[in-house]
Amino acid sequence: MRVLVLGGDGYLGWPTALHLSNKGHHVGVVDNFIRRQYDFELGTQSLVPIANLQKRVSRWKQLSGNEIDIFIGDLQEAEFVYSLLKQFQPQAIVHFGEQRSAPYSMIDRAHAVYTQVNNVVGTLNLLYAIAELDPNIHLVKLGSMGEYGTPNIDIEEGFIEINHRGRRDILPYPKQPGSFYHLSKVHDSHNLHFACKTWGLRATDLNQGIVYGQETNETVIHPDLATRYDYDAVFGTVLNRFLVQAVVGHNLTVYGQGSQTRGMLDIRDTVQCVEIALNNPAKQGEYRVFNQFTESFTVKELAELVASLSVENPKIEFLEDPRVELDSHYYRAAHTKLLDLGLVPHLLSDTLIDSLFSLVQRHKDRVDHSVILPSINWRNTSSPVVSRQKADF
Ligand code: NAD
Ligand code: USQ
Repeated sequence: MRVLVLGGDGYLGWPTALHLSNKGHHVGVVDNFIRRQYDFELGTQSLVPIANLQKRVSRWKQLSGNEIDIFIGDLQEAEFVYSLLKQFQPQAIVHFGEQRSAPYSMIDRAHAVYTQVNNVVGTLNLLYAIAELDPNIHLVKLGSMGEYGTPNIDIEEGFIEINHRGRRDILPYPKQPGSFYHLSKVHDSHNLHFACKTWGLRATDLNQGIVYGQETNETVIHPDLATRYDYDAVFGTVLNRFLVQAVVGHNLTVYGQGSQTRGMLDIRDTVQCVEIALNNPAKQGEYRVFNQFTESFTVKELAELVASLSVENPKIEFLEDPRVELDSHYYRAAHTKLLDLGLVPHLLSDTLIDSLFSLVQRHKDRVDHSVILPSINWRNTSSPVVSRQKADF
């Protein structure tokens, strides 16, 4: 298959591009390198050193014999998106190319506006380009479990059957996201659904949970193939952060009482799920949603697990929650569709947590303690991080 991976220089896009290339697909990677720019803005960097995209691709060609095409450009530019599709003529597009940090979107007005414009406009440009140039293209779009929020009922996969005053319908599941970033994913979902209905496009919305880990079968082949690993308070995700905190002897930063429950998955399952979605495409005109996570944990459970397995014996510190989110809540979310299509999960209980610790150990000299504590508060409309280096959007 000819597959474009948008956001293919990022944490998940790069390993996915490698995985699909390894499976014999002709892959094109698209990115505008804005993720590397956020590092400069925030004064942080990936725990694991990462090669530039050109070096990654040439190393992959040298080791595998497979070519990956590079397209550098911004999805917000419609002309770029149209010429990309005309030139590469993809049969499928995997769309990772968005601003993906909830705290980043909550820094201030400029960052919220940037996040929503970048994500919604990029996806809208893509939908128009697909509709006009080749409606057969299967779009696999990364959404988020956080689109649903934490309702007091079971979460379904995208749609819920409702009986109301004697009538029945199957409707999009209600969304109660918890940040302007998560809201951008909700807006995308609505746009995708509408485009499939209106123009007969076909799309799979992967409502992914929180990813942990950094190594896949392909990224471990050579250091130049490594993907990024974020541990800072803005882009680092919870388990990856706790692992780093434990290794450097920092207290584990649980927000609130840590009873927030979230769906999680191993990075090796991200690449597997995308492959499964591509191999089993949505039908023409179909908009479908898969909940892409394998297990759920409370934040406190994750901290206790890391603390219990760490030789450094870190303390768990309960910080005042910088976010506005329910701490204690019901959480049960369906996630059977990918399993039905053959997903074989890597469960955290079966993972050699040692391998995650040893990964962090190897790079612990690169840890900057000053970026660990949260600096962005949902209640403030202008968080202090911007005074460090004001972004010019
Ligand atoms: P990332 O920031 O590491 O990668 C995103 C990539 O997209 C970056 O390389 C960035 O430069 C690129 N990009 C952003 N805007 C672009 C634009 N306008 N034009 C071209 N390129 C652009 O993020 P990630 O962790 O790899 O996440 C990828 C996707 O998966 C995101 O859509 C995110 O919302 C979703 N997701 C991530 C997680 C997670 O835990 N990391 C969980 C659920 C969903
Ligand atoms: N948390 C802590 N301590 C920390 C960091 C986080 O207690 O040091 C808590 C947060 O308050 C939150 C939970 O852990 O309740 C998850 O936070 P996170 O930063 O790991 O994840 P989140 O902000 O939800 O975002 C991440 C990705 C995003 C993706 C989302 C999937 O950055 O791209 O969409 O996970 S989901 O959570 O299912 O929406």
